[in-house]
Amino acid sequence: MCPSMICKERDSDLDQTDPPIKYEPLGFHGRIPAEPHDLTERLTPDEKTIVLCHIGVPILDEKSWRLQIGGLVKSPMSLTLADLKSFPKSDVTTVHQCAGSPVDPERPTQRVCNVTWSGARLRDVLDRAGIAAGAAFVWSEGFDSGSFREFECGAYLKDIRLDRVDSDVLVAYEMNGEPLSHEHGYPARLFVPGYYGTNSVKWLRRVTLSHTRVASPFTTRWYVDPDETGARTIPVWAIAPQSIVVHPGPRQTVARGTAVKIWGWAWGDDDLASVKVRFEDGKAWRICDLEPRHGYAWRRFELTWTFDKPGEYLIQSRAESVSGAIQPEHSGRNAIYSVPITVAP
Ligand SMILES: Nc1nc2c(c(=O)[nH]1)N[C@H]1C(S)=C(S)[C@@H](COP(=O)(O)O)O[C@H]1N2
Ligand SMILES: [Mo]
Repeated sequence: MCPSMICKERDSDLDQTDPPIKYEPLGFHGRIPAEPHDLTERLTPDEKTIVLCHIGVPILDEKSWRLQIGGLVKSPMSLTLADLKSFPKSDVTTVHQCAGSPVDPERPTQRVCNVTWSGARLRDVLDRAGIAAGAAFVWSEGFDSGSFREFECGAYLKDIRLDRVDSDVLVAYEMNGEPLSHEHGYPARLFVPGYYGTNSVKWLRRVTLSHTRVASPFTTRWYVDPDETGARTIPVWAIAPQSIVVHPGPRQTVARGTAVKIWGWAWGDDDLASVKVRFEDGKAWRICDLEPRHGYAWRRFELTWTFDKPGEYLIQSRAESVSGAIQPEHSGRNAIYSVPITVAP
């Protein structure tokens, strides 16, 4: 049975006399180094990527690092980094977006980048262990454990549905062709394309298959949204449709009567039906050219426009998914982003 197996693994873990984990820094650590107008590259260079660590940045040693695979599997495994690297290596270029502050989930943020992750497919790893009957959820636990906002939360622990584990879900050990930095989850992390960053557990310690969801502060207290009725909650998994205008940038001046190429990035878990832009409150949305979809990488949209009248304008973009989900005007983590510009007389 799964609960006893999980306990057994935890007991055997406790038997090991692991040295205490060193954190640098200890405590919440984040970086949002880029504003939308800085995100000019298709592939975001490391110094412009987002970083978010609730508990701290554990400094792990690859020699002693092990990834435990357990729960509803036929043969539990303990993998070294070399074991992980012996699986076929897969590269996945995808948008990587933070859902925003867990304590202020309605506030829209543009904490986003687009990077290439490389590693083993989680599917291959699970197949090697053998998925046992009844497995429906994948729990993933980080090596980081402690407190967040003065709340003792134990290990960073998340879950996704097992049926989301397609060939693009990775246990990644590289970002943009380089070994992961400590901040990004060295030596290995989960990456779930199309899902908000919170689900992609860094400093991966254990993957457990279970027939149920996991109860952890990061799955019950934070990173849950009210459903339509408000009576229940739904996990913050799939990325809602979103778009950002990259050019022109905020407070730029453009010349009247001259064609301006307005462009930006759009993405979401669900495929996008369209991206539109508008320039003044209450005026029509205009459809943009949108690149074809490539997995979960962000897609460039653009529209060339000539402003005839001088004045102050607000450029806004709005993505809509094929299922009809649309970016909200105001509250919501994917609310429309606005760029104020001036058209010179
Ligand atoms: N173990 C662990 N994994 C984690 C986190 C964390 O605090 N601990 N933060 C999550 C959140 S909220 C985000 S947005 C992403 C950020 O990944 P990055 O720092 O590599 O950009 O990691 C996720 N995985
Ligand atoms: Mo996040």
